[in-house]
Amino acid sequence: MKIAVVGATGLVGGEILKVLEERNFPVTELLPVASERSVGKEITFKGKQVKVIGFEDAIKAKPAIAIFSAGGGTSLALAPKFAEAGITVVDNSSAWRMDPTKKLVVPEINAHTLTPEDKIIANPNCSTIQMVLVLNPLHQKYTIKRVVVSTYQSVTGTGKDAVDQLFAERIGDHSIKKVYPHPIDLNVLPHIDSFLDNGYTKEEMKMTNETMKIMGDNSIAVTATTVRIPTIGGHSEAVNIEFKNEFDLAEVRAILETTDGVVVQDDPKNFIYPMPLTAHGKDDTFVGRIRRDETQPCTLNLWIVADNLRKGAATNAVQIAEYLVKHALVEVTEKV
Ligand code: 2RA
Repeated sequence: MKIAVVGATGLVGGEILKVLEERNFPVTELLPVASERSVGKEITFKGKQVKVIGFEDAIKAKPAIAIFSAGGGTSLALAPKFAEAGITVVDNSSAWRMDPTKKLVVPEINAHTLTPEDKIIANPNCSTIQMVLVLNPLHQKYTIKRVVVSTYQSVTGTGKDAVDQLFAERIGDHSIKKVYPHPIDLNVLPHIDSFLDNGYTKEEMKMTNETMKIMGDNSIAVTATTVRIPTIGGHSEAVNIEFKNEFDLAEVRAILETTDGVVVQDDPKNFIYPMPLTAHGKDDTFVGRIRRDETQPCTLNLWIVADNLRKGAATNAVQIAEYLVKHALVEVTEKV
């Protein structure tokens, strides 16, 4: 099947190409799409060089699915044009996530709500995806009242320029373009995305609002502090969860051990717990430090880590595309 990757030359775009290849997605023709200045450049897919094309040519070629990772502005302007042409868009930006007419999908949780009429499907924010994957099975069993989360997020979430800033600072090169208002190497910034009037950042409010939408329950209260740290392997989260009902710690472990996409790494005596260094390049979400909050009843502490470019972005988007194909929810113009 013809697949377009819009924003193919970016950090997430490159990861989408890798994930499509690794998961053996049934691609008959890959259309790497980017803005004018990248048109004509070549990317490598399945060992072959493929030329980057522009948006108009991509729409004319009518792929069944276009996975977008080109920023909110591009997505707002172009996703509807792709959709009007009958192309299903899986969009990685924040543009459509809270639009009540669009689904916000983590396949393990709510892909079953998708229909052929869903022509623009939103991929959630990276820090939200890894958290809800762990919260959802626990909510079903014990009912979550409130979540307090602090994140430790990789610079890869900002993009290639941020990775360059980190490594340039590490070797003392201060000539490079700065994407953060402060140094990031040897530092920690309690600031991800822009600040809002309520004192929170957009990233923090994404965690609050997207969690309720994905899990389909507006009673789940999430308060977040999102923080950028000088790492590249993935996002980490310290999560405190208060349930309505009492839980059994062994049962919590058993539930998480049998949750699709979740891997329990919890053997502190042997120094086994999730870390960005070990989550890097993996599709799973890792959970450890599973313990009772001893200061109040029905409350659990967890540590969650995932590669934000994989499950937090590319892998989740490709899994949505896989679901669409498996359930024949897209328009295919050629034989697969
Ligand atoms: C970040 N959540 O890490 C963003 C990327 N989508 O900055």
